[in-house]
Amino acid sequence: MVNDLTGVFRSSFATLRCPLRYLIVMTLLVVGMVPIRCLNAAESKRPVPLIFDTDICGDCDDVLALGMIHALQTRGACRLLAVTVSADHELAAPFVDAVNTFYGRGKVPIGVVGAGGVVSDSRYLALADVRDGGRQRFPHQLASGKSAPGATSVLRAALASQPDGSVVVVQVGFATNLARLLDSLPDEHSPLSGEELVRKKVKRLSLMAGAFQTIEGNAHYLEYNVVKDVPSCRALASRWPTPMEWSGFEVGIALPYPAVSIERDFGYVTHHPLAEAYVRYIPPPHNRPTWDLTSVLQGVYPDRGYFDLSPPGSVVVEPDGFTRFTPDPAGRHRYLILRPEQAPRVLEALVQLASQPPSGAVSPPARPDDPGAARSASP
Ligand SMILES: [Ca+2]
Repeated sequence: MVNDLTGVFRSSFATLRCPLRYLIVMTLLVVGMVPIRCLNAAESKRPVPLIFDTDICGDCDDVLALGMIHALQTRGACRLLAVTVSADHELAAPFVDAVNTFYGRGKVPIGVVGAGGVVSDSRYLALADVRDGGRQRFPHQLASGKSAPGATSVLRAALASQPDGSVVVVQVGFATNLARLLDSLPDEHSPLSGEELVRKKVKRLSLMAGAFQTIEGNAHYLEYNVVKDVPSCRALASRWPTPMEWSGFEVGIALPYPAVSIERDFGYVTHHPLAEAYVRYIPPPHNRPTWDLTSVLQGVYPDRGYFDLSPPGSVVVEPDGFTRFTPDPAGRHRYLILRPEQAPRVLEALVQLASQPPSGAVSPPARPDDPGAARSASP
């Protein structure tokens, strides 16, 4: 019977005049495509659930990168689930809390690496403790990293709370926290092991690590984020189960953040944690490379053509920390490629995002004749 009806339909359809047949075919195609297009549009509008793992402590690009994430969230492009810190410094978590609070998101969970993490000095984390007239210059609740939860627990809770295959992780420091996550055992957040949890929940890992071009004549360049914790980065490269997009040292150094932006674009408030951290790290005029910022941009906007991607392959972290890429059609790794004609557009995006004001009200700059200005000028 079915075959009979199909045959009738076929013969009737074949007798229709060509223009009408064309119209029917096109209508069926369009009707069939609409739901797919709607679905894609809905997916692209959904904010990307994002975890930011940072060694915020040494260089100031981590600070600008965190500011970018807040601007992207304000624009509806992402949602910051948690920040985990891979540098062991007591003021790192309070400083992150201060930046998050500045952007109106002081409730974002913050986890710390704790014992065994890379220890380094900081030129700007002390901003978390600065007081003007007895009040915190950058208000925040977390007084010390010692009272913050461990990164592994924060990462597991954040991942477990999200839909499968949805989370983008951006790692812009040492691999300590993510390697520990892979090794983690079932807990109150999830019955899955760390590796299973990552495989189930994470969509991509966008990371700033390694070097995939000759750097100033050195074809065996050892990049800082990798060499400070080689075992963790080796574990990450070999075991992380999702696609990984590596922004190598060469990308950020080709995109120097313009000092004029620090001098002029952050003056919408008397004290700005991003600008003050930048100035404390190295006073302008100084165009700092945008290493960590590139991984945020790629993490949230992978399909906007800001960067090209290498063919798929595998990054092997060698014992000295060198990142060796080998093409492999089945590989999970790609590295970012910046063509010269892409650079102006990428840099413009980084500057506009890093300097975008919070969505809520901020206190305006003090006038020169304002008595408060003298107080605020104190270090
Ligand atoms: Ca960093």
